[in-house]
Order: sequence, then C-alpha cells, then structure tokens
Amino acid sequence: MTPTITAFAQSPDRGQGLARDMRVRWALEEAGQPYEVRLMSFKAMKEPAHLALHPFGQIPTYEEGDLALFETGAIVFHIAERHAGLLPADANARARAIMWMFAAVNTVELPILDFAYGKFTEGKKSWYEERLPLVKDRIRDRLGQLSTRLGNAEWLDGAFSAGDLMMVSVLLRLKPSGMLDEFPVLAAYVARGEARPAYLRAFAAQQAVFTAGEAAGTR
Ligand SMILES: N[C@@H](CCC(=O)N[C@@H](CS)C(=O)NCC(=O)O)C(=O)O
Repeated sequence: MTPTITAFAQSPDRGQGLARDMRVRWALEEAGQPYEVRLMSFKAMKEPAHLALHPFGQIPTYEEGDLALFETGAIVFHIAERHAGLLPADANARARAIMWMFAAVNTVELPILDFAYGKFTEGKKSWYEERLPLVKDRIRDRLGQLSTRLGNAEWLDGAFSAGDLMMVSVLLRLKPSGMLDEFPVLAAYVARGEARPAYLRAFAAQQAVFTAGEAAGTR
C-alpha cells in the first residue's frame, strides 16, 4: 500500500528542504518506495482531522493502511525496518544505527533547534543577544564531539544508515548559519548526504511544492 505523508503547503523555508517532511521523503527514496503527499495549511494542521493524526498539530505524518504515525524518528525507523537499505542486517550494527538516530534527534538536534527557533521566538527579548554565544557554544561542543567521532570515516558506523539520514538532516539546519563550515569533517559529511541520489530526488520533490505555489501566485 502506498503511504501518504503530510507536508507544508507553504513551507516557511521557501523550499530549502529544512522542513521535516524532507527526512521522510529521503528515507522513502532510499528505500525505493513510492509515496503520496497531502499538503497542509497551518490552519488545517491545528484542526481536529489533523490533530487526530498528530496530537501536536505538526507535519509530517505517515499513513499506511490502518497505521498512522507522527515523529520523524519513528517514521524513518518504521520505513527502515520494513525496507532494505537503511538498517544493517547484523543485529549489533543495527542497534548502533538506531542509537545514532536517537543521538541525532535527542542530543544533536536540541541545541540546534534552540538556536534556529530562538531568533523567531525570543529574538526581541532583551537577553537574546546575551544568551546567543552560550547557545552557539553548546552547538559547537556537540559538533566538535561528533566531528572527532566521525574522523576520516564516510558514515557514522560502516555503511550509510538511517542514523546518517537523521544526523545529516539535523545538521543541515545549521548550513545557513555558516557554523557547519567551522567543522570541515562535518561539512563534508553533510555534503556526502546531500549528494546521494535519493536525497536529490527528495529535495526536488519538496522544492517542487514551493515552485508550484509560486507559479500559482500563492506565495
Ligand atoms: N519532533 C517532531 C517535530 C515536528 C515539527 O516540529 N514539525 C514542524 C515542521 S518541520 C511543524 O509542523 N511546525 C509547525 C508547528 O509546530 O505549528 C518530528 O521530528 O516529527
């Protein structure tokens, strides 16, 4: 059965691929699975029909038959479990790939979101500028540690896995800030992820939503 995911009808990032439907699209492309997309307005995301799927009123969601999921980590894990290409067959290597998925969303993404969302939510507070160096240093600590671990390796643990997919997705949010370039090992790692054919297909698909909106005059 072809799954349906939800994505922004009008992505605030203007098609840069930073919205989280991108991770799910990428995972489905890596797995070679077709999918359908239901585009959501911000208003519709907060209405009962969508809240029944996603209690926090966000995107993306994933529907397949009578299964409905939210949270990108869970969705990517579900895709990776059911299709080849995203989790190693060896049990220990598989456990480590899952560990990296959690590390991406639970350890690396948290300080990055504090930085990325802070400007919008707290940018006008008197203490915002004073706090900013601390927020950036927390990110640099994590990036330094991750960079040391990655070293000369191509991917985090052997072959490309769902752990890399989640980690690259999380790190991509830092690209516009220039902070990633302070860690050439990680900048190269992210570039390897972005060069994967599955990533490129997913990126083009999400960008097409923005381009179509512009052409229709809804942007
Ligand atoms: N932890 C969630 C985060 C989902 C999330 O923050 N989605 C954003 C788009 S990238 C969203 O829907 N934001 C709109 C809102 O929260 O109202 C996941 O990984 O799926």
